[in-house]
Amino acid sequence: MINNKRHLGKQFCSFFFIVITICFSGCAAKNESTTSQKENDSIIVGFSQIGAESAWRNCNTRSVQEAAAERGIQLVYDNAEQKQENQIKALRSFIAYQVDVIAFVPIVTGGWDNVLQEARDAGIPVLVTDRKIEVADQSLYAGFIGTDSLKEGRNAGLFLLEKFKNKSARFAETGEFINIVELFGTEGSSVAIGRADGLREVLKSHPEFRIIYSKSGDFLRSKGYELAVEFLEMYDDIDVIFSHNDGMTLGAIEAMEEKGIHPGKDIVIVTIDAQQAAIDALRGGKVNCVIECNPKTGPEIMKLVEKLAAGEKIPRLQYVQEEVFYETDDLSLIAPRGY
Ligand code: GYE
Repeated sequence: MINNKRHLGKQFCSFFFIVITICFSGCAAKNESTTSQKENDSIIVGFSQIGAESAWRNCNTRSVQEAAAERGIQLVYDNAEQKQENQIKALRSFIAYQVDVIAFVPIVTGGWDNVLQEARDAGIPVLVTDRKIEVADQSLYAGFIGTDSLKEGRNAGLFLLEKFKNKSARFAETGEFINIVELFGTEGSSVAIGRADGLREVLKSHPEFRIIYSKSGDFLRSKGYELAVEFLEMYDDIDVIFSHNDGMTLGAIEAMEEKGIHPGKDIVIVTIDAQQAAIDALRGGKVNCVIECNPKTGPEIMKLVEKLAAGEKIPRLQYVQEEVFYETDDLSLIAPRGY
């Protein structure tokens, strides 16, 4: 049942869209009334995206926009430009706008309790996508759909155990460590925390592996390059780069090649996302393992939005299907990635 306040809000919203239709389309009155009637009945979802920091993110945005259009869902979209305060403002504007559902990618895990309480007071269900949040009251959001970052980190650790099994076996006699450099994602984001924890969980019983450097490149290619310049100056005995996303990896590869270091050979590289450029690097022997993180969640998100708009329950936790690509695979079988 839509309460009067939200009904008025939706009338405002329809008026807003009618105004836009009249201003920009100039189409015949009949079409406008049909359009406005259709818009009156369609679901309105407010979507707060964190920014455009990587190829993965841009693909995720396209997936959401295309899925909303295909299902006739009105998408009120906001790009927070990597600032949590912009996301909170956007969520508040969605509440004022009386959208039917709010969906958002929380740039970091904390700081959402108050604005989600405001959404609940307004009777607007919230879907968390891609990254997770930490709130005192779990009922402040309906559910999560996104990547299992802990599993991604574990897969990275399992690959390294296999890749270095011979050196590991000799550790007791040689005392030779396997030195890991970590390019950390955005500080405080659930995906960076999960990827880091997953790797450490798998390697914690293998003292021959040690992380000698870990800094945040904020999922940015430019910062991946800057950090690589720094750690290549600091260390000459790096065995592995574990990078939380392909963007930072590509920056690090650029820095390595400038110094005459052969990525994938002199230093083993494990990277996460599986954007096309990373798969190309895997095929070129510059990367040794690519862990997929699926950005094409738009269709699943919109299915959940429709359920929430209809007052239905949704799963609390829904992980997307993802796989791992190894240097030993038949890489000709990998389909074009689309991002
Ligand atoms: O790995 C990275 C993007 O939240 C899973 O954010 C996403 C991460 C992804 O910038 O490329």
